Amino acid sequence: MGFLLSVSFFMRFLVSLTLFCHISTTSLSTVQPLCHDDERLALLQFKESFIINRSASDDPAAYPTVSLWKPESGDCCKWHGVECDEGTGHVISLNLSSSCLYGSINSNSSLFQLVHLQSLDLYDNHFNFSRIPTRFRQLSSLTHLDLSYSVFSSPIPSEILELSKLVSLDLSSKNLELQKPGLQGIAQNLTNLKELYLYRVSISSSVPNILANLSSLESLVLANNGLLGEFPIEIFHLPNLLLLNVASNKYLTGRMSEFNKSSPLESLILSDTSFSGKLPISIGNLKSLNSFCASRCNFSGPIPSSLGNLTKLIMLRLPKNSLYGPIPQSLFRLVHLEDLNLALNCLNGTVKLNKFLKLQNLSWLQLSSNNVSVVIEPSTNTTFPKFEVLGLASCQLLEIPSFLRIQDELGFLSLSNNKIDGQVPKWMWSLKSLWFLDLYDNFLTGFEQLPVFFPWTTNLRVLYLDFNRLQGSIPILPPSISEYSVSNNTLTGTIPQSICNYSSLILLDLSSNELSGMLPRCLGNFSDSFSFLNLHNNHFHGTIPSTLSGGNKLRMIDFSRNQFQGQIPRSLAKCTMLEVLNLGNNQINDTFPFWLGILPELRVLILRANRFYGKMEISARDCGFQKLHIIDLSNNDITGKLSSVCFENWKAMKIIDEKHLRYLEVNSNLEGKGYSWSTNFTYSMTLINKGMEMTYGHILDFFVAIDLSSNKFEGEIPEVLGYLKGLYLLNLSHNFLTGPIPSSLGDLKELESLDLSSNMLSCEIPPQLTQLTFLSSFNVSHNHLRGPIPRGKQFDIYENNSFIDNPELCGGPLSKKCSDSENSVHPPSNFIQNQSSESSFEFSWKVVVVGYGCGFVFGVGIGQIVITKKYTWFMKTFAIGQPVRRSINWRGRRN
Ligand SMILES: *[C@@H]1O[C@H](CO)[C@@H](O)[C@H](O)[C@H]1NC(C)=O
Ligand SMILES: *[C@@H]1O[C@H](CO)[C@@H](O)[C@H](O)[C@H]1NC(C)=O
Ligand SMILES: *[C@@H]1O[C@H](CO)[C@@H](O)[C@H](O)[C@H]1NC(C)=O
Ligand SMILES: *[C@@H]1O[C@H](CO)[C@@H](O)[C@H](O)[C@H]1NC(C)=O
Ligand SMILES: *[C@@H]1O[C@H](CO)[C@@H](O)[C@H](O)[C@H]1NC(C)=O
Ligand SMILES: *[C@@H]1O[C@H](CO)[C@@H](O)[C@H](O)[C@H]1NC(C)=O
Ligand SMILES: *[C@@H]1O[C@H](CO)[C@@H](O)[C@H](O)[C@H]1NC(C)=O
Ligand SMILES: *[C@@H]1O[C@H](CO)[C@@H](O)[C@H](O)[C@H]1NC(C)=O
Ligand SMILES: CC(=O)N[C@H]1CO[C@H](CO)[C@@H](O)[C@@H]1O
Repeated sequence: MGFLLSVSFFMRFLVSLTLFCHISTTSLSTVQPLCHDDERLALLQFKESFIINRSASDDPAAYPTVSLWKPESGDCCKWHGVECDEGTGHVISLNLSSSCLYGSINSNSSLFQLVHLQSLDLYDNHFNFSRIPTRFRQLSSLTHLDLSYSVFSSPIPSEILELSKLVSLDLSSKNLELQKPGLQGIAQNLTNLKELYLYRVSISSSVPNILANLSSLESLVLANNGLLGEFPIEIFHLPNLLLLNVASNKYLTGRMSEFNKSSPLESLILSDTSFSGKLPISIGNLKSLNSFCASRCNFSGPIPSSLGNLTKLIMLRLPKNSLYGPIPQSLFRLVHLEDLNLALNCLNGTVKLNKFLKLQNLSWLQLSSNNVSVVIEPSTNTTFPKFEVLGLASCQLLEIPSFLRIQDELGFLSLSNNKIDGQVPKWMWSLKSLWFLDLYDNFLTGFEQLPVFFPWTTNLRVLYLDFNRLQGSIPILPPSISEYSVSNNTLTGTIPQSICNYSSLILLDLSSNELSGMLPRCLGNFSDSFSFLNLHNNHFHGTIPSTLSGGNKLRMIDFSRNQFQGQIPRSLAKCTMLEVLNLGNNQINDTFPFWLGILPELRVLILRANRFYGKMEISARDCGFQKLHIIDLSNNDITGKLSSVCFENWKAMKIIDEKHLRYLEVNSNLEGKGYSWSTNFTYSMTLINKGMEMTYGHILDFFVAIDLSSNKFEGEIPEVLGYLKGLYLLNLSHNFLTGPIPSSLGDLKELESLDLSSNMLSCEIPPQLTQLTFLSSFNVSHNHLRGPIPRGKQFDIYENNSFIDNPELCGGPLSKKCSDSENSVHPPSNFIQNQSSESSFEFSWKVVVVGYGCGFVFGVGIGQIVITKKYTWFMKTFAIGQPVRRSINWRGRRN
């Protein structure tokens, strides 16, 4: 970010420098009148109304220009940032951009005495949420007005529309809202506009057709405004338009127009909108186009080969659309291309990597996740472009391209989901710029040489090796590693002590390997930001180390399917950010850990298939577990009554909130030299649902489940369970429960699976249960229930097996007929009225797989990189004054 901003500042500086030279030479040759006293006074007063505050400007090269203004130096026309008219001596231009001004501007400001101002630039200061004063109307000579990124607050006064001479207007800011008459007003009154920048200004309306009347318009930035409706196609045809950026308006629909040869368009940015339809062949007429970005839109159809005629093209980014067909050969004519991203489409055919290697300026290339086969041919050419980012996931690659060994600027490399076999070559570990390496899902068997890291190769931050066939011991990585994932391989041996040096670790996933031994005592204390630890499905044994210190950031711990013994270490109570604890399928011998109830974020607690014993009884007052929404204690030896379990206190289970779809996930943010990277790791787990073990790849925040099956609970099922309205899954089977099934369970409207089988329940099945319209799995077999089975709705789909071995139960689907007196039992009338004709029973929250178009991708991770160098010309094009965010798609973790 620093570099980008400073380069832009340097460019601004160059401009002002030439301006400055111009003034000083003219002042030598002609006698320039001293500036007017009243204006000098006004400027000094304006200066005095602020304090200089370095953090008021984001630009690292910001400079407090006004500090050089001195009352004693009389000619204010020579002050920095001030320009006067040569004839009249009036101040006509004030440029205080990035000047570290902090303070408010109101209507009394002396600024409004400078009524001859033609140009005012206050970009990148901090005006402390002042409203933009309506007195701006008095500066009626203004042709240039830039108030962007200066912390003004809403609303934008409509008086701005009286500045009818404006040629350039920049109000970009996240704090501002454009109210009526909105864009319409701008189009009607500011008819001389050449530049209109409203990046991040909240507009939340459609784009009026009349905007296409602004025939002088050269730059139009309406990005991130909450625009809706159909984008007027006429705007594409504005005769002078060079830059059109309407990105990040998710609800803005539109189609690409046809273009003719006279269009001077240089930059066309449509990313993150709902533009759809085909890319027109006539896009090949835009001879001046240097950047075309339409990432994450709804475009379909083939990539027009006419794009190959756009010889000025530097950037072509079309990821995550539904483009199909081959990659046109004509693209290989684009010798200036620096950035080509076609990832996540449905492109197919075969393409030779060597063709891309001839594009000498290409530094970002992403073809991941299409149906394209990339073939590598031996190359005789020894000069290759210098790649910084290369994404070739899901490209049918059979080998790691060997030209990569000389790519010393390569930072991001994704080769996941290919068919690469053999060993990871030795040279891989000496790519000195590499910070992201993804080899997920290949056929790799090991390492040509176990990684050896030299001091100059310590940049690796992210390494994904999951779903390969790696054997041998865990590779030792440099201490710079932050995300390390090698799940689903056949690694053996113990976790080496050297892992304790990973002081930047955020995520460690060693699950589904053949690892064994005891855990090193440092585990969990690697770093301040360590959040995700997964050792699931290995052969670890011994007790879980009790060395976790307070203040750690652990959010997910999965030790399930190992052979851990002993007690749960009490130090876990110090993991105050813990959301998921999975210790299932071990040999832990302990009482129920009520002391975990104090963990304020704990949402998932899985202790299945261990040796937990004793009673699970506690008073509601001491209970805790307020955010818990999944608990699995099945297959233990827990005794006592359910009625004394503090169900009432499990608040999160009482809420049905499907509006806020949030996955249980851990966010990882990395900052490095020249990049920043952020991604989310979702947590996955298995639960027994409907008698089958199901893997939940993504867990939605609102999924609520209780599994207490196969223990020794006794007594009655408490009525209070009916309060836990969020329940999807309730399993109390294989216990010693007695008494009736509470009719309150009929209130669990979300319930999808209810298993009460193999207990000693008696009485009739409450007819209220027929109200559970989502209940697709119901099991009360092997009990002492009696009387008729209720009829209607869901109950018509349950089969024999749901009811067997209840000798006194009668009616369909059982073959035992009810006697007449038994038949007379009818459901209570209050819910008969509620019966809807349709019953929708498979609710689709289940295993949510993120899939894109072609069905080729299992789950796609989207991470974001913030570019911090190059492309200075992007500043005004994309996100004025903001670092340029470009997201990277790679074939993510399957979970
Ligand atoms: C103000 O000065 C900066 C450089 O310091 C320059 O980039 C910018 O274009 C100037 N603003 C105007 C409106 O001329
Ligand atoms: C400096 O500006 C920042 C906002 O950028 C503000 O939070 C801080 O209070 C200011 N400091 C002073 C001394 O006014
Ligand atoms: C448009 O400009 C005219 C003339 O300058 C002015 O009278 C009118 O108030 C402006 N419209 C709005 C909505 O401000
Ligand atoms: C590219 O331009 C040439 C000459 O201007 C033209 O003949 C050709 O049809 C164009 N190609 C495409 C694919 O539009
Ligand atoms: C590529 O996809 C198109 C349709 O999407 C299909 O008609 C064509 O046969 C495919 N070509 C290859 C080589 O698979
Ligand atoms: C390699 O390719 C580039 C670009 O096509 C070309 O300029 C250069 O001459 C080639 N070098 C060799 C040794 O073939
Ligand atoms: C569990 O631990 C208790 C006390 O530490 C011991 O008495 C008991 O035998 C253990 N049970 C099992 C199954 O290991
Ligand atoms: C990660 O999740 C957070 C909140 O759930 C979201 O705001 C953010 O955009 C996600 N990041 C990425 C890279 O998907
Ligand atoms: C141990 C384990 O989970 N192995 C799995 C690794 O991935 C392959 C392919 O997806 C599965 O078949 C294995 O069962």
